Amino acid sequence: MRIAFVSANREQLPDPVVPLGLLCVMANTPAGHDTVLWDLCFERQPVDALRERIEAWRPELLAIGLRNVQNSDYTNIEDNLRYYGQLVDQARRAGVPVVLGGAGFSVMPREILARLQAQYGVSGEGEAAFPALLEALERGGEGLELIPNLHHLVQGQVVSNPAPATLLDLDTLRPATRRDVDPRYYQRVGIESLQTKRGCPLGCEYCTYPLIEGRRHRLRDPVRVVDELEAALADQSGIDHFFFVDSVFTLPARHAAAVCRELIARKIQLQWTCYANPIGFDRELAALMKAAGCVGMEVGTDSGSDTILKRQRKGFTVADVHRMHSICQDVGLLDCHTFVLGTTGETLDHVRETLDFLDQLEPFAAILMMWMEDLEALDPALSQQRRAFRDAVRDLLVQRCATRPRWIAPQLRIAYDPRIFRILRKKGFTGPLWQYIHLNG
Ligand code: B12
Repeated sequence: MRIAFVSANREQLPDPVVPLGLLCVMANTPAGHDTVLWDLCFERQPVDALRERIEAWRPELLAIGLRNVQNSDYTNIEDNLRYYGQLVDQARRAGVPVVLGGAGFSVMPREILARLQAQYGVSGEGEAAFPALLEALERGGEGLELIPNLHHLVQGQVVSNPAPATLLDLDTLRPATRRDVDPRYYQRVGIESLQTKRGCPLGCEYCTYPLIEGRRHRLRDPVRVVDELEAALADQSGIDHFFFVDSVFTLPARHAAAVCRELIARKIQLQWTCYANPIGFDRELAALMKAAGCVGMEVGTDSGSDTILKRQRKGFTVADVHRMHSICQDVGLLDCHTFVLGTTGETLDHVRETLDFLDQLEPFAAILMMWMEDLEALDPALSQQRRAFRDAVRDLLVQRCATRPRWIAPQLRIAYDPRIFRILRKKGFTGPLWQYIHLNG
C-alpha cells in the first residue's frame, strides 16, 4: 500500500519538536509498503502543501500524527482542531482514507474522531495497532473489531475497541530512525528526542499520560537507547543536545542510572535534559546524571501546598522538593519547576501558598501555568464557569511575576517571547531555553 505519514504538528514553542511518535510507527510498518514522511511543521501553507503532495504522490492511505491538541500556552484547542479538520478534508476530497493517531489524539480519541470525521483512529501506542489495521484493510476490513484501541466510524458514529490486555515490549520494536526527519529541526534548534521507557505508575490526579503510554513502566535496554542516539547522530548533523521524552526520566532510578552509565561508557559527549521527580531522587543519581552529560531537569512540582499535592496524589511533599533542589545545587544541575495553578478544588489562598513557596525555594527557573482541561475547549459552559477564578489567578500571577525575573508564564507571554527565543538560537544557545532565563532582559 502507498502510505503517507503526515506530521500535522506546527507548534514552534517552546521549540519545534521532532515527530518521534510518528517515526516509531513508521519504523514498525511492515516492509513491502511504500511509505513517505510529510512533515508540515515548517510549511507556510500546510493545507495547500498537503493537497499538492496528495495530488503528486497519490497515496492510498494517510496516517496523520496529531501530537498536540493544545498550544504551548495551553489554549487554542479549537484552532488546532479546525486545522486538523482541514487536513482530513483534503484527504476526503482526494478519496484517500485517513488514520489518526498520536498523543493529542489519544487524550480524547472519540471526541476528535467524531469531530473530524476521519475513518480510523488509533489511541495509545501505534507500532502494533497500525500494522494490524493495514492487514485488516487489505482484507477488505475483516478483523477490524479485533484491533485494540482502534476507533472507527460506522455510519458517522464512533465505534471504539477496548484497550489491549498487554502493552508492547519496547525491546521487540524497531527503533525510530532519523533518516527522513526534516534537517531544519536540527539546524534551527539542535535538540534530538529520545525515549528510554514508556508508562508512568504515578497516580497524579489530572494526568493524561497513562492514556497514552499506560500505567506500568516498560523499560528499554539502555544499550538499544544509546544505539538509537548514535544512529541519529550518524543520520543527521546539527544535533547538539537531546531530551529524554519519558514522562519521568529519573524513575525507576535504577534504570535511569543504567542509561547514564551506558552514555558514559560510550563516551557520548552531548548535553541533555529530562523530566525528573523528587520521588527516589538522590545525590548518587544526580551525580551520575551530571557525569553522563545532564545539564538540567524539568520537575513537575505542580503545587507548593502540601494540601494540594496530597489531593493531586503527587506522592511527594514540599519538603521533598526542597531536598531535590538542594541536591541539584550541590551537584551543579539546573532545575526548572513547573506549577499548575488553580486545579480543581484549589482556592486563591492555595495559589498564594504556591507562589510563597516558590519564593523560598528559589529554583533556577519556574514555569507557571494556569490550569486548563483539554475538554474545556469542547465545552464552552465549563470554560465559562472557570473563567472568573482563572482571571483572579492571572491577576495574582501578573503581579508576582513582575518582580521575579526567573518566573516564566507562557500563557501570559511572561519571559516567553518567540523573538527572544529566535535571538538566543541565532547566538548559538543550545538545549531548552529556560536554561538562559538569567539572561532575560
Ligand atoms: C516530552 C514532551 C514534551 C517535550 C518535548 C521535547 C522533545 N525534544 O521532544 C517538551 C517539553 C518540549 C514539550 C512541549 C510541548 N508539549 Co509535550 N509532551 C511530552 C511528552 C511527555 C512525551 C512526548 C513524546 O515524545 N513521546 C514519545 C513518543 C514515542 O510517543 P507518542 O508521540 O505518544 O507516539 C506514540 C503514540 O502516540 C502513537 N502515535 C503517534 N503518532 C501516531 C500517528 C498514527 C497515524 C498512529 C496510528 C499512531 C501514532 O504511536 C507512537 C508510538 O507508540 C508528552 C506526554 C506523554 N507522556 O506522551 C507531552 C505531550 C505530547 N505534550 C503536550 C503539549 C500540549 C505540549 C505543548 C503544546 C505545551 C507544553 N507542555 O509546553 C508543547 C508543544 C511542543 C511542540 N513543539 O509541539 C500534550 C499533547 C496533548 C495535548 N493535551 O494537547 C502531551 C500529551 C502532554 C499533556 N499535557 O497531556 N512536550
